[in-house]
Amino acid sequence: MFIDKAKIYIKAGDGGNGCTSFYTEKYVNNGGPDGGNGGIGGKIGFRAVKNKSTLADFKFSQHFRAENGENGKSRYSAGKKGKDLVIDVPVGTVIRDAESGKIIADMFSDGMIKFVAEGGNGGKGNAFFRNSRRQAPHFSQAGEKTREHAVTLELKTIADVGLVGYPNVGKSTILSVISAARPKIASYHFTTLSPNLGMVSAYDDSFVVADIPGLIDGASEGAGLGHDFLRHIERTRLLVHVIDASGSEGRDPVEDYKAINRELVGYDPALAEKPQIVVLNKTDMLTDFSVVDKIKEVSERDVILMSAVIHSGVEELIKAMYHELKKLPEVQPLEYEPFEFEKPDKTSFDVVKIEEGYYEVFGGMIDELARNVVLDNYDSLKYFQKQIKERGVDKALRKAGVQDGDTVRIMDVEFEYYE
Ligand SMILES: Nc1nc2c(ncn2[C@@H]2O[C@H](COP(=O)(O)OP(=O)(O)OP(=O)(O)O)[C@@H](O)[C@H]2O)c(=O)[nH]1
Ligand SMILES: [Mg+2]
Repeated sequence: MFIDKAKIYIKAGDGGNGCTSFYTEKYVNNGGPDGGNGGIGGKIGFRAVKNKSTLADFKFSQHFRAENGENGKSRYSAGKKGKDLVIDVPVGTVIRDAESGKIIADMFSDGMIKFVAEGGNGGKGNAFFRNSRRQAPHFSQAGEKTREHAVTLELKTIADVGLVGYPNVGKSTILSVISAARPKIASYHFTTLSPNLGMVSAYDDSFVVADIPGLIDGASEGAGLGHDFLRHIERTRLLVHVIDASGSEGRDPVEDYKAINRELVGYDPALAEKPQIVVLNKTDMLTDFSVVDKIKEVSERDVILMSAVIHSGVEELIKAMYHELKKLPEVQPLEYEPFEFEKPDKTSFDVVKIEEGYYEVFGGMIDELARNVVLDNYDSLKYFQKQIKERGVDKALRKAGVQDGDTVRIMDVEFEYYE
């Protein structure tokens, strides 16, 4: 199945929890704190691979999680780092943040790896919190939790040349005679249902040609089924516009030429601005050659006469593509402001007056503090109170109008406030 868009959910690994433990051994009493730190969570990222050509895999699996860091253990033993997770996507996949639509990465070249979310930090074990005044900390820090993010994947094929035209004009046949590609060819509309790529060799060089489904169903005059596939030629440097010169389906070749160009402008004016080589195919069935001049008149572009079935004009087309490409800049990755997921904000907090005499404090700093504190532990509580003072929560409460005896809620605990 050809699928070129997907939405998936990714989550880097949580950090492992720090460990609370005390050294014990036969005949040794009151050993010191020996709880180790938790391991850092695994990162999550993407790798561009050329042996994948669709996003079909993501229809069946949409949730990806890197491994969590291991919890710390006794005897100062640190938890293992969580394994990174690298998700393979076809070359040309554009990854966006689903919320903002901003581009996170353009997986432009084979083998490229881009990590997009960092794992959570491991929590410190109780051994870390030991100091001269606190010999036996009965607490450790929880690992940092990471958020899940939704991202969209969109495949924008990377090719040098794109073949465009009505269905059945011979685009796939042309690809089959200029390259080793063997696309399906048949005398009905929309034989090609997804892009085919072929490598063309010319002189000292080679380039990639993409064949996409026909753009407009002439039979039904319905909306272009192939319209959706134009994204696969957005990045090409050159278009080859294929026309059935013989008018074998009763259409006028000049009208065909104009209609396809209108379709290109409608999708993206930049696409219509790309250099074009016009190919008049099926000339083996041509009786009235006046069509050649008519096309030359309206297009003012290079026009090549061709018959893909009897292999005439093949060399000429390859040469024309080669020379045109020589003049054009290489395919470039998209330009974008790199988007990064927000790191958890660990310093800010807010004081909110809920009602008279009742205040609440919350924010990134409080969440971070919560990792450090077990509120029913005396040691831990003392640490918490000290932090609240040092980090200015006290001051902020005063400023917000808190009076002695008012209630302040921080996390799940309510305190009576006294200076
Ligand atoms: N007489 C003649 N027939 C041709 C020529 N090129 C292709 N055909 C025939 O035209 C029909 C359509 O060819 P395809 O290559 O499948 O056309 P397409 O443009 O890829 O069509 P879609 O994939 O449906 O958009 C087939 O029956 C081909 O054999 C040609 O130069 N002369
Ligand atoms: Mg085709």
